[in-house]
Amino acid sequence: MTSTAVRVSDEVAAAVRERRPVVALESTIITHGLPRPRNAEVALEAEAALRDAGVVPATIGVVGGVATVGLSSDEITALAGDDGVDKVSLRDLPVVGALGRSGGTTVATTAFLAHRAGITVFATGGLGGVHHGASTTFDESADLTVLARTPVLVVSAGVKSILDVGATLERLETLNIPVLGYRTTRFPGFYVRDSGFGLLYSVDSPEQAVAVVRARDDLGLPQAVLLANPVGEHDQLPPDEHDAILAAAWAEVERAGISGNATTPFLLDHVRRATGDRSLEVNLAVYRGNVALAGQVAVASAG
Ligand code: PSU
Ligand code: MN
Repeated sequence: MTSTAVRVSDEVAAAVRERRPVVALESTIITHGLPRPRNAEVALEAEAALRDAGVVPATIGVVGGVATVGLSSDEITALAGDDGVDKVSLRDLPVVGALGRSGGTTVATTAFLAHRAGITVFATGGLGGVHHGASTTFDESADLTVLARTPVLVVSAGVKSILDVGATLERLETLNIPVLGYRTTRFPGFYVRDSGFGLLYSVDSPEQAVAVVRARDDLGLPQAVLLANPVGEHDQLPPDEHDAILAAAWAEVERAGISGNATTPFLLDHVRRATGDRSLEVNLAVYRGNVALAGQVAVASAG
């Protein structure tokens, strides 16, 4: 399926057609979430890990105005090394397309494009959500409203803990997005295993997650299913340190007057500096775990 607006690589198109396992991967984590040169390494490593598991990776991004499902390694490397690329949420997509620009796609845009290409499973680090102070700033990620009408399964370590996690869970409820803990009834806090909030449901296997997806599809419901996968016990940031760093990070956003789509990259970078790069290692462990689980879900749902 190729139009002038969206290009699906031959490999991904064939895998979708033949109902082989495919996992979509976002690219804002590459362009705006991780520092160079780790960003390119992480992106290529995620693809390699999926291939080793018998899954076709579909990294999604925008190259010269063309929304691309299944970027080549060269395209991934080029996006990762380019300072001038945009962060492309869904409202940006038609503009970036028309102006011939390039960019990393957020969870919102990646989910939209994955679904359009027939891909049902998607891995990210942490979703966007409701920011602290949103009751006055209205800063809530478009990830939430797009997932409310995009029937994919997203594997994520909860939402980034830089967010107002409680408010984000409330919004997920309002938007009818089911949240399944993977082998836990605690909502993960991205850098830590437990955000402090509980979950109603957990699943114990990729097959159980797929059963929920099938039930959703049988009902004709349009929402994504969120599979919340906590980082490994030994990989998390020490929870006390985590809480102190977050409080400082929010104060810094206010002091520096950061707003809009710059907020998430600013907060992630603040946490990275405050932890002497350890948060980066946690971020990578989170991402690796989510990619691996998404691969298992894709395998369980294929055929
Ligand atoms: N998780 C990460 N790093 C990131 C993001 C998530 O570990 O860079 C990105 C995702 O692409 C997500 C976006 O969709 O941040 C949310 O940005 P905003 O809050 O502006 O919607
Ligand atoms: Mn925002």
